[in-house]
Amino acid sequence: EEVNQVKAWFDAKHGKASGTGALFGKYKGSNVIMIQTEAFMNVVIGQSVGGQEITPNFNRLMKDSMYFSNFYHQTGQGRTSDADFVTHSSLLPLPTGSVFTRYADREYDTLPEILKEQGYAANVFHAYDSSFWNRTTMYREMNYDRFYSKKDYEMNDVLGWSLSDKAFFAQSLDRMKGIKQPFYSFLITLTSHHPYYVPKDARKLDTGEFEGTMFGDYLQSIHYVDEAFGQFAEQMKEQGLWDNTILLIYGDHDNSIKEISDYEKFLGRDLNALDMEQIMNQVPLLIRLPDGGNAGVYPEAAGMMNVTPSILHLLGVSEAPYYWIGGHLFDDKPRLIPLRSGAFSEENVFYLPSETAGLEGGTCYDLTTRQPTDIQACRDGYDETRKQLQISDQVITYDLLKLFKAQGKGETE
Ligand code: GP9
Repeated sequence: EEVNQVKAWFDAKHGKASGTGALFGKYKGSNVIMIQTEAFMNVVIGQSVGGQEITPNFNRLMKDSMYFSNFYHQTGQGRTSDADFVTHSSLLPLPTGSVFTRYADREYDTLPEILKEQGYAANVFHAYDSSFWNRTTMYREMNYDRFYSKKDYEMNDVLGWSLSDKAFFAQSLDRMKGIKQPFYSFLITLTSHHPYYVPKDARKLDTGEFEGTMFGDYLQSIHYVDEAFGQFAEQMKEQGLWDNTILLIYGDHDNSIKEISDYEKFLGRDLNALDMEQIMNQVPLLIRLPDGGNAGVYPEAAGMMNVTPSILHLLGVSEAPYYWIGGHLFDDKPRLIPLRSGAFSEENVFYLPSETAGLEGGTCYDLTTRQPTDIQACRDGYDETRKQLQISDQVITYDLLKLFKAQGKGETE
């Protein structure tokens, strides 16, 4: 009975899937490069410290890109690995642990697998130990051609945990010269990992009152990564990739710095619980189309579960056959974005759960007044969020996609 309910939810979604719209298939055959950036939070975008922009290169890129200003990372305990999982499978993370380490052997409809079927090369780049987060196994299951890990890089500029992002980007782009186009390349950065160490000679920001604090080091480290983005864009141009590649940049999760006072000082205003929840759960998402088209700020709620459907939409691959929780980002339909905690964002409201179970235990915020509102305004979103989290958990735990696909084959035979 439960399995039938899960199947019915997907069938209803498939029935509504649209393979149309101005952007559907508009960039068919383009390369795709996607950069998952360590601890890159939305709160720093467009901000300055001591009159100096923190992310000048990202801000410049935004001018000919689509920037999703209310994009949620949707991760759970699996942190970076959950970000990778949700982004590539359009499912949600588990209540405990990481899908990468616990359920790598399950069937999922992932971006690299689907692109491979479309004739793409698919490669993943991360200059760290290949076994971390069980990546070797998971990436094999996701059907990547190759995982370029620490052993494939020359450690000519070490910063923080491993190779610096600048060297990582340069060496990764160099590897891409030998890969047949069209390709999908997924790059995972590392320099801006906690504890945000940047040596004296690479510190280019005057962080003023944040000097010598973890928050100040975080800003410094993001400024470094931003410089690396600028360099990456230039190298893409030199390599002839700028006009035939969809470039995506997003942050993987928060920075684990949870003191409200840091953010109040940084933004220069008092913050409430809703502000803090959004700060800790929002990361930037930038999509640069090959011709710089559709540039602008897109404020509708969006999440990692929308990324794979969006990329495939641009490439002309319909959502219909796939078992995804999310849909593409190129329509005006209001979206529900569930977070693993049970919080969610919808068109007009944001729900913040509490330790006390049930809808009434939490707080429903009106996104216009940014103050608590009638809890009933969150009822439908609350029920749907629970449903989507449960469906995703069941798909992962009981390997339901394998079953649905076997049933599908049986029906067509
Ligand atoms: C290491 C990196 C770190 O390979 O991805 O992951 P995190 O600690 O941020 O989850």
